[in-house]
Amino acid sequence: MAAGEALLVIDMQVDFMPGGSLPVAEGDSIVPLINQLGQHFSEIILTQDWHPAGHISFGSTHGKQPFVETVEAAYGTQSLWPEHTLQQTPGAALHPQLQLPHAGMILRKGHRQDIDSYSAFLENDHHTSTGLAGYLRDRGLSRLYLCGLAWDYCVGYSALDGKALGFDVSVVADAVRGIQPDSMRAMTARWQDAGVTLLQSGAILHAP
Ligand code: VGL
Ligand code: ZN
Repeated sequence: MAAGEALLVIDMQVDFMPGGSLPVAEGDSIVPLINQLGQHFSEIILTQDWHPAGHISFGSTHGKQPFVETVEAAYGTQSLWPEHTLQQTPGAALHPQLQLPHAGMILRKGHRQDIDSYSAFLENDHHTSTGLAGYLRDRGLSRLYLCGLAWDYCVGYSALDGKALGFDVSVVADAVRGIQPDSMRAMTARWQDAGVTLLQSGAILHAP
């Protein structure tokens, strides 16, 4: 791809794959396509959801039911999930078939006890920076292509925040899978309102 362009590969981790603790349907099916996309980029950033035991986003931390109940955090309402992507566990590892050896950065997020981070740019208070925007600006990367998991959460908020922070953001739709159809539709509408572009991988793989 052209100078200034980067591929962001969001949360392609074992716990988000079928059989994992917070599985995304067909999450593993996009691995070969993401590997192919990677061949077209010299700048690649991977993210890893990376939670400590007792993280605020786990239902078990509050004795509450994941997917159903929520908690009020200092920064607003936090959805609750099964325990997932625990730091330094096999479930937090990147999918073993992911082949992106030239990726220059792996960004970990959600690594602090009392705050979650769906977005690769801002933690869930929508204020605390992960540092990714600064990294991209320092490297002159302004046009971002997003793929990975999950459409309605970590890809979703990363796209919105990236756009709000001034990056040109496209989501490679066929290289993304989501958790829940309703929240996927809602996120797609927010992308459209925000000016996030949706495209298919063919536009990159078969570019002239
Ligand atoms: C994610 C829910 C909780 C994601 C991470 O990667 O989309 N979703 N933690
Ligand atoms: Zn998480």
